[in-house]
Amino acid sequence: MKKLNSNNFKLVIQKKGRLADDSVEFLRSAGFIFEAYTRSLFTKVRNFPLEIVFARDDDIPDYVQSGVVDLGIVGQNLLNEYRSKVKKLLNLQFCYCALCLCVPKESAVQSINDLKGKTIATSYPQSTGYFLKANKISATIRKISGSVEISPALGTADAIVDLVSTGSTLASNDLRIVSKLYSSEAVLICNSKAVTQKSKKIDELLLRFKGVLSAKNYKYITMNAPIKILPKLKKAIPGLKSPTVAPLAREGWISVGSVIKEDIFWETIEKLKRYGASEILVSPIEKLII
Ligand code: PRT
Ligand code: ZN
Repeated sequence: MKKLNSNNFKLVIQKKGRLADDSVEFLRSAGFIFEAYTRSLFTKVRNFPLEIVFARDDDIPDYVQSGVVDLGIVGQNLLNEYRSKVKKLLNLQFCYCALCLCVPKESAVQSINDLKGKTIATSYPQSTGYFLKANKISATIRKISGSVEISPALGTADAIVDLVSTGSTLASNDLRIVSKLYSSEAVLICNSKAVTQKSKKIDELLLRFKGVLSAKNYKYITMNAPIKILPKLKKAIPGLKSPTVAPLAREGWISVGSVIKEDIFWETIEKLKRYGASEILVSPIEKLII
C-alpha cells in the first residue's frame, strides 16, 4: 500500500463533490501538473514538491488542524460550523453559496423572531445554534444529514437551515429565505504550525494562487485613439500603474494598452468609446503578479 510521506508538503482537497473539480482546476491553473485519479488517496505534483490528498470535505478542517496535512481547500461554511483552529490564508472565489434559514412559502414566519418554539431541520446544527443564541431565540434544532429541504413537507420541521447557491432547490420545494446566516466560498486553510515552520513553501504557493486570482479579476485591453484624447483615456483607465502607449503608423494616433479591473470593465469601455477610442481589443490574462 502506498503511504503518505510525513515529511512532504501536503494539501488536501475534496475527493468528489461540488468543491472537487473546481479545486483541481484551480490548482492546475496555478501551474501544478498532477493526475487526479478519483480512486487514489493522494497524488504527487510532478513539477512542485507537493502531495495532494483527496478526502471528504467534512474531514478537511480536521486533517489540517491536526497537522496530518499542511494545507486544505474547503468551504468557509465548514470552518464556521466546526469552528476549526486553522489559519485561513485566502478566499478562492469559487463554490459561492450562503447558509440560509428558509420556511415554506405559505408559512406565517416572516422574520426570525417568529421562530420561537419552532423546529428547524439542518445539517449545520452548530451554525444554527450560534445564530439562534445570538438572536436570543429559543427553538428546537433537528440535526439531519441530507435532503434537508424536504423536512417541512414531511412535517418534521417548520423551517430549515441549508446552503443555497442558485436557489432552484428552494424554488422546487416551495421554500423562501427568511434570513441569511453567512456567505461562503472555497478558502485555502493552513495548519497553524505549518504557517511558521514551512513559511517559505507556503509563500511560494500563495504567490502562485494570488497570481491566478488577480488574473481572474483583471482583463488586458488595447485600443487605438487620437493622441489628443490620451489624458482623458488615462483618467478613464485606472490601470495598475501607467498604460503602455505606442505610436501608430497613422499620423496623430496611438495604441494604448492597460490592465483593467473586471468589475469596472463595462463602464470603462463605454467611456473609452465615448471619448473616441476605437478597435478596442480585450484579452484574458493567464497570470498576473502584482
Ligand atoms: O462527500 P463529501 O462529504 O465530500 O461532500 P458533501 O456531499 O458533504 O458536500 P458537497 O459536495 O455537496 O458540497 C461541498 C461544498 O460545496 C459545501 O461544503 C459548500 O462549501 C459548497 N457548496 C456550494 C454547496 C452548495 N454550493 C450547494 N448548493 N454545498 C451544497 N449545496 C446544496 C445545498 O445543501 C442544497 O441541497 O445544494 C442544494 C442547493 O443548491 P441550489 O443551487 O439549488 O441553491
Ligand atoms: Zn461532506
